[in-house]
Amino acid sequence: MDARQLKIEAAREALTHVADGMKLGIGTGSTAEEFVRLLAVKVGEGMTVIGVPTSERTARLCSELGVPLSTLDETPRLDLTIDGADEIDPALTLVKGGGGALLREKIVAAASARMIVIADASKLVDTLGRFPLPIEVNPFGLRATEIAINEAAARLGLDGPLTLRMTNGEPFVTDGGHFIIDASFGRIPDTRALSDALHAIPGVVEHGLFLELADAAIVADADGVRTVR
Ligand code: ABF
Repeated sequence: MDARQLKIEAAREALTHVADGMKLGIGTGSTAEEFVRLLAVKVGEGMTVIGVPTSERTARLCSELGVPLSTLDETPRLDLTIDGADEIDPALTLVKGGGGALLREKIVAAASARMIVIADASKLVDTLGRFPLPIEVNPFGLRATEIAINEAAARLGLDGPLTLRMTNGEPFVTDGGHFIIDASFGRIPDTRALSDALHAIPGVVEHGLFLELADAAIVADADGVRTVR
């Protein structure tokens, strides 16, 4: 099975957790996109769900495919969020944000009774950090924030380059109007300590460590689809 088929298989299994009348948080990324495509078929067959998208990109896709949308203001409590991830550790702590949508993804996940992650099994890791950690920062005082991040990481024994995410030669700007710094720490043994340290930095808006948000991960590989809890 190619990579896309694995994503489709994971998304298809996630769909079995969706029931009529559910209020859904809908993630961003290529795996979440496969979920939206499958969900749209069910909606076309009469399934009544309402979706809250985690990015403008996801909102456009849902609209194109006919998935009814709401906002978190109109629907502040959701039944289930389905979203992708960049890394998943054995405790179901995640690294997310490769798609630049981590802030809204985390807000939506936190407003949901349950969160199920969908991914190809290559996202499963023993220790997070091989994937550079996305950190959403306010553009004001960027250099000072970078220095503060490096100092906080050093206090935790972490080291590695910080890279301002760029697109078309300009800093990437998130839906929320912020920049993203990708921090290549290599390994993050204590995710809670790093999360707390980053949240203490005023210029840091949010980061891509999702702690205690995912209830399960549905992962697919050549041997099939399995659920990790
Ligand atoms: C989004 O999906 C991001 O947070 C995460 O980086 C990305 C994973 O993308 P893909 O499913 O394309 O691997 O939730």
